[in-house]
Amino acid sequence: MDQVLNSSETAGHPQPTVRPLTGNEAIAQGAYEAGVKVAAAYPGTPSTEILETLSTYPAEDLHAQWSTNEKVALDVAIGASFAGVRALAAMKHVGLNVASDALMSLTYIGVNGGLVIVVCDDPGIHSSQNEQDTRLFCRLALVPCLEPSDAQEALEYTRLAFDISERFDAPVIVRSTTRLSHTRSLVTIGARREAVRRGFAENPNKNVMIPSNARVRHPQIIQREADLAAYFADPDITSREDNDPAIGVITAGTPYTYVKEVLPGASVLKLGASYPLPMDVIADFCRDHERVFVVEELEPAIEKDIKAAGLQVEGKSFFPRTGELSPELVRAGFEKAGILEPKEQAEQWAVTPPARPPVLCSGCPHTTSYMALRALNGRVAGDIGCYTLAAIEPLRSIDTCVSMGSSIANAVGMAKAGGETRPILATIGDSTFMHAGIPPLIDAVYNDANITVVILDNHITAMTGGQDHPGTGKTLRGDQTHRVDFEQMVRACGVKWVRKIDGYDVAGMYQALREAAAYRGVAVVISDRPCVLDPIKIKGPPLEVRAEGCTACQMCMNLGCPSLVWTNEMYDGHHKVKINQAMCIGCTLCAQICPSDCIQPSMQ
Ligand SMILES: Cc1ncc(C[n+]2csc(CCOP(=O)(O)OP(=O)(O)O)c2C)c(N)n1
Repeated sequence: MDQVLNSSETAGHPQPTVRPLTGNEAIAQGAYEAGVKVAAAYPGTPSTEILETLSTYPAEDLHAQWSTNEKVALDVAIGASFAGVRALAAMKHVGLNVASDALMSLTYIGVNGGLVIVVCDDPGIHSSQNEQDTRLFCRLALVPCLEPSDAQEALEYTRLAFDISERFDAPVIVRSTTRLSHTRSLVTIGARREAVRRGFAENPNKNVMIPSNARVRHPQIIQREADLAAYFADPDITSREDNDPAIGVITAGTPYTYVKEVLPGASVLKLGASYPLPMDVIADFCRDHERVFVVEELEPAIEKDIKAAGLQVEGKSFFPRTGELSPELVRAGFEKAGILEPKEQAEQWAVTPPARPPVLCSGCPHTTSYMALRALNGRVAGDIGCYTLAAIEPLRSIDTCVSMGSSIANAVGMAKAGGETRPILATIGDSTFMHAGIPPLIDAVYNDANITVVILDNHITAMTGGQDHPGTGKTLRGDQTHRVDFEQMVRACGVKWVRKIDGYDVAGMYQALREAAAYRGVAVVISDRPCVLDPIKIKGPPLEVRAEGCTACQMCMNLGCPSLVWTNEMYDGHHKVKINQAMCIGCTLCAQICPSDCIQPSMQ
């Protein structure tokens, strides 16, 4: 254990190197130091930078790749583990839902080369569709869960997770959260240790999960749970800080740092592993303190396990079960519990930051499709990506959004339900189509659904910061590779009516959508235009409004483009419009829809 935590002092790196790293960068460094050979992920905030960082390490040391979705990423990691090397899969919390089918078999199979799954939760829902707690998944899958509380631990726990994985024949989940993943602090880094290449371990009883083998493995993984719980009693993992015997706090992850800030005098039992719990150590701690609180973010996972063991603790009656914790919320909880005196309200900052409503970028090619969809007045199943912003004014043109890839099958269901007089459509981004859009498109064709699918191909995974995918023709390391042709792919799924339109061709898009909606069967419109933030974007000269011609009709304002702003000059009781020259990228969408032709290239 000590050896594992001190590898920064191994040969080749006698002097520890200290660097400011985010939690995600530290996780990548920990995996690198552990000798990871294969790493795969599908992007998703707040986990994306783990693979981006791993791709900066030498290619001879490790293979790092974007996969088409999280299940594929995990299966790639499982394959590498079968082959006997250390492997990592990274994903955001909802990504684990996608990967869970593989996970639930993997937990029975175990590992050959160590296998670590990093899952980044998003308490507070900064950038997700829910705030599910991965620790509950660990309990479902009987998979151990390590919870680092800062970037240094993120590195050390990731490294340790590989050792635990091999020692206990189990995949290990390292759970991060947005706060940890995206916060930078000083981290002591170490040297890489090449892990032993084990080679493929031929063991069909374990590697092939058929019922007869699974029946044997299930009790074994229940025993593994007990063995892990005993191992986690190690004080390097479950550390006890004895102070005031009146108050004990059991905590894990980033909430540990809030507890230390708010109640420096309390005794603390810090769980480096939040599942399975070393119940003997916890029982001793409870016995030695008058009142024991559990402070944990989101679900009362630890609290429930401790109560189920017959021990007396308090927790969610004082601390919220939703949202992100903070020192203020932890303090408020202890005030409610009568542990702290209510503190006088600190003076509020006089300045409230201006509201920044989410909008699509100036020149975003998705705008055209959604304007055309709004004009069509269809029933539109939306999906997840930048284009989900079409749910709000002024584009307001999608009716639903469930999870990645749901749109097409949702549209099939709406069509099969009958009773809808409007055309039924689905919109889906290029990365999302690769992730989970192809099986539902085949389903739509197979079941002869009367729907139109609009694939919004902006040649990138824009929402998460511009990652490549099989439709971009480039790998995670930036190498050229085979590029999936969307039109061919869609035709291969059996779609007969396919049209590709430039995302900046307003009239063409209106026309294509009208014709597609009139077609009986599955029609696909591909909007093709790179994201404005794509490095190869085409940036035209900025446009300007010739004020003398503007009739303040507000037509251009329907785009929701942040470059368009109102002026104080009026026409017929309405504000005229001007264009912020610094933001305009010259996409010409506003010029194409301006009825008075007063939007022209800038003369400056
Ligand atoms: C299961 C799952 N994985 C990852 C994410 C994070 N995520 C949200 S949208 C998206 C893809 C967006 O790319 P694309 O569909 O091409 O649309 P764009 O943002 O480029 O318009 C990703 C990776 C998620 N929400 N759910």
